[in-house]
Amino acid sequence: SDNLASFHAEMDSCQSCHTKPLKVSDSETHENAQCKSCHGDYAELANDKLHFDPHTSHLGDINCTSCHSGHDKPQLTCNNCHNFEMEMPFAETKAKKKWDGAWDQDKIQKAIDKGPVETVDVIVVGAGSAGFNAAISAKMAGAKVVLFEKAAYTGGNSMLAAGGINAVGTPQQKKKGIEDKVEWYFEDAMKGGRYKNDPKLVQILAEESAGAVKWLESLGANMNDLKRSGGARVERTHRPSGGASVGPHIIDTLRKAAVERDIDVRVNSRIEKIVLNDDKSVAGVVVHGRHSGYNMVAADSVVLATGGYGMNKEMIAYYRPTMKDMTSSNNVTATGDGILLAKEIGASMTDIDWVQAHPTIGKDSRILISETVRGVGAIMVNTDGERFIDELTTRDRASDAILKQKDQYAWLVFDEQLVAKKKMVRGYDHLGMLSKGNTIEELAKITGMSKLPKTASDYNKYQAAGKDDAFGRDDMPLNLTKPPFYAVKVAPGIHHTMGGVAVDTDANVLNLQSWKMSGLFAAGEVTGGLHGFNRLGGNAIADTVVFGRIAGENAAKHALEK
Ligand code: FAD
Ligand code: MEZ
Repeated sequence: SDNLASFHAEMDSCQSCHTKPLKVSDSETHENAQCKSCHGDYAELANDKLHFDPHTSHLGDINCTSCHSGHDKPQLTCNNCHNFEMEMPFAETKAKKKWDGAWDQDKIQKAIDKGPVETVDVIVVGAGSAGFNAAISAKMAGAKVVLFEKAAYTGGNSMLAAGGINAVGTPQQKKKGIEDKVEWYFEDAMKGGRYKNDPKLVQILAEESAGAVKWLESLGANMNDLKRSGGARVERTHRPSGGASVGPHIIDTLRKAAVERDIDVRVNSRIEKIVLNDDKSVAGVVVHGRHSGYNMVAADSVVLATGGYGMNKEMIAYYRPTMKDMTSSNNVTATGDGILLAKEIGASMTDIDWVQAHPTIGKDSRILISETVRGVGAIMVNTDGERFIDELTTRDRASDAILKQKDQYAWLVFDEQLVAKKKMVRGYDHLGMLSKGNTIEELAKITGMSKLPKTASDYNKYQAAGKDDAFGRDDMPLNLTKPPFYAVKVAPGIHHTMGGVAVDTDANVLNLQSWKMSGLFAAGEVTGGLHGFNRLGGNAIADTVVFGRIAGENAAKHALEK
């Protein structure tokens, strides 16, 4: 036997993995249940001999077949971003032709000609935070919903979110005595976006943000930790207690909420066409299933929640040529499909060429070093060890400043106090990204930053006095006094695509005349307009929850009233 499937078939039969008659469901639900029934669940499979347990990661409870593909060469999904060396059974198996290659227009047309094989009220495209929030809201409004996800696992970029979700007027802020106002949230987002944002969308985001956190909590999330993000005047970025990353936690919460509400989530199912009726209202979609081929599914409402295009090299090269060679913090799923699908049927685009560089992606990697690290207290220095900007400025300014330094990279420097506060930093250590010294002088020697000791000593004085004489940083929660001391190399990389499908405040997609496209809704990073020229940290997850819910509710209403 030369692959996992034939090995199992030899032991038993094809039916040991597949249902009888042989019919592979798109989500491989049956097949994965079969894996676990023989091998045990992920916790049981954890192997202490391994450097890390691949079964407990921020990917959550993904399908076994995401890595151990039966008929195909096995591959670690994690290695889309990391470089783990791990032996996989049947590593010598040949890779088959990728199922998710170019969209086949003939097959799409045949599926449309054949007519729908299934009818629902609302189709949601993309199972990140916006998609899950839309699907759950539509289902709660009484609609029959199906949520299609092209990847073998749900979560998209949302699953990678690190820092948190912004909200104003929450009990968490009140408990900490933080004064905040909807007007301040609005003004910070507009200022951060260089006043290019659509103010109507920003107003809704600000007004509904506390409701978004409350809604996530009602679904089981913990949002009890608070910190400040760049460009925000107060602490309004909410995250799980203990400083764990926000994305995996939210996505896990939403996955469970979808299961509890019996929502039909299908992975390995890529939408390749939005089909319109003669009157241009939505008729449904064509889905390309990994195993079931091309089929049309009918619905009166479609919600696009396909995320951004931060991993689509061609689109970056076309819309933002100056960033084409940059690394990206994004999941491989961020390929801009929704923009192509919507454009093809006449949707209008807003700010489509505005792409955000995040200043602190681990140098020569795709791993984001969260803004939280600066928010909680780290300083940022150049290769000589000198500070060069207020660490809490907006991302566009911080990225530009780094690119003006020698060698176009910087270091974040912090001490044990920060590590004790932020669980995620242990993850960077685990990935071998941190340099460590028992004294600041030792760290300076290891990293070659000769001026670091003086910089640290000056910063400690500013911190004690509560006034940053060098760069006017107005929030300095920690000094640099508790060994060991740490440094991580960072450089700017593609992080967020601000532009996308044009929408109104009800999440209706707009056409080139700015009219609503009947039955077509969109939410999350696939849309444009909300963040203007530069998104503030914590506002994207807020966007996905606030506008995901609006899109889901309005999609259900549209379909049920038709
Ligand atoms: P996604 O979460 O990307 O989901 C889109 C889904 O659609 C994907 O699963 C994709 O596979 C699927 N899809 C795409 N095309 C198709 C198709 N044709 N058919 C079917 N499915 C399709 N923002 C914050 O506010 N706070 C943070 O702390 C934060 N940290 C971040 C950290 C990282 C490393 C990254 C990359 C981003 C971070 N962001 C953060 C930004 C934020 O995570 C994203 O903007 C947001 O999660 C996008 O959510 P979404 O639901 O719109 O898209
Ligand atoms: O909003 C974001 O993208 C964010 C907070 C990222 C991060 O650095 O953690």
